[in-house]
Amino acid sequence: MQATEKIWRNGSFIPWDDAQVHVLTHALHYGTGVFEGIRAYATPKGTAVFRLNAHLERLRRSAALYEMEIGLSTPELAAAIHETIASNGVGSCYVRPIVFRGYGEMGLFALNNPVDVAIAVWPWGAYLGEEALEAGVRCKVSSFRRYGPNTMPPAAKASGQYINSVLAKHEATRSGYDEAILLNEQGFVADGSGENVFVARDGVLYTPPTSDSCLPGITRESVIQMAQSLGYDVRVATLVRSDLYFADEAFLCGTAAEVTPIASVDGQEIGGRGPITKQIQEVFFATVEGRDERFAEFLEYPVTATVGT
Ligand code: PPE
Repeated sequence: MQATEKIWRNGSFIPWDDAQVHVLTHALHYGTGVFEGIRAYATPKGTAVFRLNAHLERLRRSAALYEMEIGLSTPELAAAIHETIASNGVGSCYVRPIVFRGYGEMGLFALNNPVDVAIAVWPWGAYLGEEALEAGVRCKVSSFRRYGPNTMPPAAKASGQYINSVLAKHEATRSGYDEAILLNEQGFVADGSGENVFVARDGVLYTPPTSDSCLPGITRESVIQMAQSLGYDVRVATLVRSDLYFADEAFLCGTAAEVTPIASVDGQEIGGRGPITKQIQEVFFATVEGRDERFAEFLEYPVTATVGT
């Protein structure tokens, strides 16, 4: 990864290299952290953060589930994020806020451990490679299942749950694929290792419901709105693996992955970026780069203090 200068930690900026934790940090042993993945984009009006408030709301929900007090209001967190971006002099970047149980006690009862809050930003290019944005990625349906809502609620974005994605991602890459798609415990499509899934069939777009164990992705929700504005019928519906194989087009979407076409699933060719995916990509990138006003409210700029009225 590309280091930047400063990391915001518990209210102040510290040098990147000093942002360390004790090896007995609770979150390191038990996964008791919650985090967000957010992107900021350089636009003609300055750096904007894509759907910052939606991400912070999800962070707040995730933290509440694991009973972690963030100690900052959402506007304060938003200001800290804008400040971290500005003070590192990065334009387009990835933003990673993390709230985690720190060093103090061992054992599963975490409530006496301190809660650490940190925000890091760094440049992160196309998650699945620049060429994948056109050629698409080769996906494998993982032999590992996505945990169900009564195992670890997929609606929260907790650090510990990502070991499930790591297993799936390693299996997929070891087998010669680019990305894993996980089925839930019932065998229905959930999501990618770090992305939501969409398929297009006969001009209609489908994406699994959150009750099928996908993360309620903010990109997913944005893409639904974008596709609808393009006139597409978008249905949130349970999908089985053959819906992936028989898709006219399919794509992955997420903060890191943005909108990445799927070229094949389990070696069954879908065919890379199709016309619908291309149209959605165009609206998505035009929006985040500030070239399309239709979804201007998705771009959140720092609140500048105004003096007087
Ligand atoms: N599903 C999973 C499992 C997931 O991790 C992500 C985000 C999504 C769907 C899409 O959600 P959203 O970003 O709100 O549209 N994955 C984050 C972490 C990736 C990583 O490698 O770290 C991300 O994209 O930032």
